[in-house]
Parts: sequence; C-alpha cells; structure tokens
Amino acid sequence: MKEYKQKNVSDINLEDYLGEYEEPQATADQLFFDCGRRKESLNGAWHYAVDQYDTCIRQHWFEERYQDANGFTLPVDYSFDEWPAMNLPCCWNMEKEAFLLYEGSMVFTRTFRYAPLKEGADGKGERVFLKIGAANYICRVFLNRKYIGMHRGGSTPAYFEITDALQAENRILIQADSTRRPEQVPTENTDWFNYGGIYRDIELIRVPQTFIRRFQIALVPDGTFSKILARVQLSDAGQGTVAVFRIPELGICAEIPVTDGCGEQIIDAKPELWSPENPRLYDVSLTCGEDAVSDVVGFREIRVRGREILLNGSPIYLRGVSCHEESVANGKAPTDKERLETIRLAKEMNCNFMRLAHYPHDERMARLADREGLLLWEEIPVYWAIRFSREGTYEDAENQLKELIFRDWNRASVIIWSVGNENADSDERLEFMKRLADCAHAADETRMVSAACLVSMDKLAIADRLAEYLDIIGLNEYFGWYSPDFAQLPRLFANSDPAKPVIITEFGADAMPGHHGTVQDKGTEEYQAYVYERQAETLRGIDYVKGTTPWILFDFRCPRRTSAIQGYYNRKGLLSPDKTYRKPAFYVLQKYYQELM
Ligand code: GCB
Repeated sequence: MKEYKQKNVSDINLEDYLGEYEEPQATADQLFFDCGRRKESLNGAWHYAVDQYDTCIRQHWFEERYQDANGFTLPVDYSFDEWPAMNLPCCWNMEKEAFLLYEGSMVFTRTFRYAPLKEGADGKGERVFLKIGAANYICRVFLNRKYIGMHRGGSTPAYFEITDALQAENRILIQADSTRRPEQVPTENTDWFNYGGIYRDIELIRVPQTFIRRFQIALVPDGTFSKILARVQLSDAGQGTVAVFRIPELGICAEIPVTDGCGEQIIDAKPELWSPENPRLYDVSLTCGEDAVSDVVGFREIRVRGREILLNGSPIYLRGVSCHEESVANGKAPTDKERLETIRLAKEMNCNFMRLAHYPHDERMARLADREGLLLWEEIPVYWAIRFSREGTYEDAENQLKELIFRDWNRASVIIWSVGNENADSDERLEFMKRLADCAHAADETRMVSAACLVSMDKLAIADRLAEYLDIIGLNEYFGWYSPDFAQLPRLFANSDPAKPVIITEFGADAMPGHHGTVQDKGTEEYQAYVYERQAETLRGIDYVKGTTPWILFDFRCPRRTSAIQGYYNRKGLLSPDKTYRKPAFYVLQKYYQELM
C-alpha cells in the first residue's frame, strides 16, 4: 500500500486523496457460502449525506477527530446522528426527487451493538464478516474509526472481515460512489439507468475460526443422472478433516475427506430431476468442524450436443425474454413480490427461460427461479466499449464474473454464464473475453458459457471470433429496427454455419404504450407487433437457433432516450414500465412460444 500523510484535518491540497483507499479490495476470494448461516441484518434506517466532493475521505470524517492533541475543539463538517435517515437497502434515486439524477458519493452511517456469541473450541472466538449484497459502483467501509476496505463492481456482493475492529458499541460508515468511469465495468456509457446506493441487504455473518468457504453441489453432467457432486473448500488449509454432506430426502449422509482445505465426493443418487415443469428442490446440508451450512437445491443436467441444447438429456428450445432489474417505484431494488410478478409475466408468455441482462441481478432472483421453474442466463456488465487494454479493467471484470459464479453456483435455474454484450470484435477484446470464457469454464464445469455477440454486417453472417470459445453463441440482431431490411435476416442465417447452438439474445422495436399507427409507423404498438411477427416467421425455420430472448420484457429507464415517445425510457418493452399493460407484441410472442411448446 502506498503511504499518504494527512497534513491537516481538511486536506485541501492533497490531490490523490483516494490513494490509500483503493485497497484492500474485497474480491471473489473473500466471498463465502452464506446460506443457512446465522445472520444479523443491518438493513433499516441509516443516516446519510450527499458527499459530492468526497469530503468524507478527504477529511477523514470516519476518524471522528473532534479535538486536537492539545484539547482544542476542531470544526467539523458533519454531524452523523443529525443527518437525515434513509432506509437501506434502496436506490437513492427513488428516495427524493432531488436525488433522481444524482451520481457520485453518498455517505451512510449508523451504530449497532455487538456481543460475541461463543468461544470456539480452540479458545478463539468467532469471526464476523460484513456482507453488502450490492452497492453501485464502489463502496468503502469504515468501522470504529478504521478503514476496513473497498469493493468494486456495482452488482455483486462484498464480504469484509471486521472481527478485529468490532466493539460492544459500533459506528459504521459506508461510502457508496456511483460515478460512471471509462475504466469501469460497465463503462460510462450504457443503455440503462445508473442507479446509486447500497441497494441489496447489509448483514453481519458470524462464522467459526475455520469455516466453510465454498459448498458446491450439482448433478454430475455425464448423462446418467445418477451421481451428485459435492465439493467443499474451507477458509484455511489446516489439518486434514472430514465434512459431512446430507440430503435427508434421498437418504444421503456422506463423508467428504478434506485435505489442504479442499474436498470433493461423487455420490450415487437418483434425485427427481429439476426442470421448469417440475422445479423439484431438495434440502441439503454440510457440516465440517464447528461450521454448518445448508441450501435448497435442484438437480438437473444442462449440456450442448452439436447444435442442440439438452436439458436432462432431452433437446430443449429456450423460449425466453430479456429483462432488466427494475421497477418504477424501487429502481434496481425490486421487492420479492415485484420479482415474482416478473417471473409470472414471463410464464404467462409461455417462457421457460429469461436473460437477466446486463449485470448480475439480486441472488434472490435465481432462488425464485429455482422455486418457480424458470431457466436463467446470467451476465456480467462487459458491455459495449469496455476499455479492453486498460490496466485493471480485466481484473475488475474477472472478479465480477467469479463473484457471480461463486454466489449462484448451486442454482439449478442458472444454465448459462454470459461474459459480455455487443463488444466490437477487436484483437484486444478477443483476448479479454476469451480469458473470461476460460475463467467461467474453470470456475464451473457444469454450465454453458456464452456472450451476446454482434452480427457481422460486412459479411452478413455470424462471424464473431469469440464464438470459438463459447458453448452457445448469443446473437443480437435488430432487423426491422436498427437494420431496416428484413430480407437480410434469412440471408444472414443462410450465410452462417455455426458449429454450436445459437440463441437470438436480442431483437425488438420501440413502442410507446398506447401509441397507435400503421405497421409502417415506428414507435407504435402496431409496428412493434409487426417486427415480432416478421422475426418469428424467419426464426422458426432456422434449425440451429435454439432459443430467443427478445429485447425486452418491460420498458425501462434510460437517460439516453429523449424523444417524445421515449421520455427517458427505452420503449422496447412488451409491457409498460409498471408491468400492468401488455402491448400487442406480448401476445405475438406468447402465440409463437405456444407453437414451440
Ligand atoms: C442493444 C443492447 C441493449 C439496448 C438495446 C436497444 O443491443 O444490448 O442494452 O438497450 O440494444 O434498445 O438499443
């Protein structure tokens, strides 16, 4: 870590004031399996201040220096307990009209009590971690006048060990910074709204000295549906030990030998298979030493054979739709009820699949999809013009990918990890994304890796060089919208001969709810429905297209979209932003999917 000296309380001449707050960074290495653990919620009222100039960090507010060495009372620019309060988690943009377009830093603070629960068998006490489900984009944590660490990445969880900083009475301060920056993932330019805030759960998690870091369970994808893989990794290598893995309903109680902190067992079993039609879940648990975790999981196999996608050994067509994580009232922090409604609406359209675009959605979504029976595509925001050669950008992207994979590894609903969206095919990008695809394959041998690629317009073909490194090719094509000539779509397919299945990850057209005209009038419901009809007409005949996730289930906020019919919304939704109004294209897709069932 670089050394920086604070010269006085208000360090107005220190340009690199962030220097010492860029590390330590909470990464995928700190993330651990937390289902079935004892958690204490820190959700609720937090005092906050808009901190547009990063004064909290420049002036070290967290040090709470009210007096100098001689007892002189110092002037300070904050008063934590008199600041207004906000209920976290939330997107601040939704809290006050004045915050709607605010991008930058906010500082949140509260106090909480802590009492250790027990001494460990080794005489050492428990360890305590702070989990922040998500804060966009950077967050920095300060506890009892100490800097704990930071996290980068706006949609994945951060875990900070705070054991040594805890006291009976605690003051915690979290700075959340939603500034868009070119080197970040995503960059400063996206086609969605940049919500700010600590917008997913904030929790304290107590664990023993040595604890279970990873607990991964899956059906072994060997086509026999008769073996379950259970994998464990402990927080420390330590001495050899044994973990006990149980699935009571299947009569499984297996010992997993653990050496150097890692163990793995393949167990004979005949679980009822999970599928969208039969989302069968089992309670599973793992104990090791003083630690115990549990989960509720489904067992299914997903695989590619030639140009087919096989679910539990049978070819499947992925009848999907793309979806942002958003609600009018709650921004990027929808309630469970709102998430369930999103799933219900997709099912009403005869979907068995959803693309969670363009960043990791709340882990709740995949749990709900497990329960409700919906297959998922999950994605990291390697979106558009990522600065592929810039130092640190790859590491940031890879870290977000690993955080997502480790977080959702046990979710039967998740079948595809996507490493990006619509990135132009350059050498730097190929190297960057090939590494990401390799990383996803190495972190998870049970799922498919994909990316939403661009059409090669000069060849009018599927020709993205990244395809070689993917299991399934995602293709965004906008014939009928950005590319006017529908006749090019069948030609594109005729010109292509992919060796793998293709999912059309986007097509669509804007339509303002209730805006009517002829099928020639862009922006009308009629035109959108026409685009869906023409698309379906072509796609139904292409044998290697094994899924579609048109853009998009509902209209979403989008600062780039300023025309009269857009009104700062992307209007390609099949539903109005509040999800209550179905545009005619909704029924076109519903009918098309009915045909494919
Ligand atoms: C795309 C992007 C998506 C946009 C959409 C649009 O290709 O992947 O994020 O929102 O087009 O509406 O232009």
